[in-house]
Amino acid sequence: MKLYYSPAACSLSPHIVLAEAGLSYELEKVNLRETPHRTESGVDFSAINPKGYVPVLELDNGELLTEGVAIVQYLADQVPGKYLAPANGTLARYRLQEWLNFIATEIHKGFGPLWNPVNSAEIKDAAWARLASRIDWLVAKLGSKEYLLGEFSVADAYLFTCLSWAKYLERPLDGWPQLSAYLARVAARPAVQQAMAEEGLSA
Ligand SMILES: N[C@@H](CCC(=O)N[C@@H](CS)C(=O)NCC(=O)O)C(=O)O
Repeated sequence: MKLYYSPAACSLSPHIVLAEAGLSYELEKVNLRETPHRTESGVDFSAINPKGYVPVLELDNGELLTEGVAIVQYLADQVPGKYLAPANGTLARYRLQEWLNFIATEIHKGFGPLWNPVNSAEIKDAAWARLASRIDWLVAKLGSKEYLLGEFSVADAYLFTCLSWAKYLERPLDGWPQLSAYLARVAARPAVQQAMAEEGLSA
């Protein structure tokens, strides 16, 4: 399998899951700063994903799978013995999907206005206030658990990836000590270290 990724982007989530799953994979970097986006081998990325964004997973049969929440569940289902996602059809699986959708729509996309250079400080502060209210909720829900579902799952790979962006945006998370401890716990996992190193990132 091949993952099209951009360093520290949301594609870090399936990258972590590939490493956690112990699957063999190749990586191809996409330059999102260049328009049109190109891959490191010089291919116009819109030919691979006309939606123009990472992540894209190329399967061994050549099929392309997009959308992070679909990719991480596909990967988890390749290695059921690793318990990266609860079994399909169980309520626990819907709980995972409840988390994945929350992370995608409330956290991942909640960061959008903070990245946009045309937005004023007021717009960015308002976006951060909204995100902070979502973070308050998730921290309460995490409670004293080590991971969102109790045991590590693909939802932790995704949440870790998105919340890592706070440091690049100089929005400290230290007002939520429980969250900082959770992020440190995820960061310490060998597969997370591996994926970050492969993207040239430091913790
Ligand atoms: N709906 C997509 C969104 C993916 C997405 O937002 N990717 C960003 C990086 S985190 C991207 O590649 N942006 C580049 C662009 O839109 O041109 C998913 O959840 O996989």
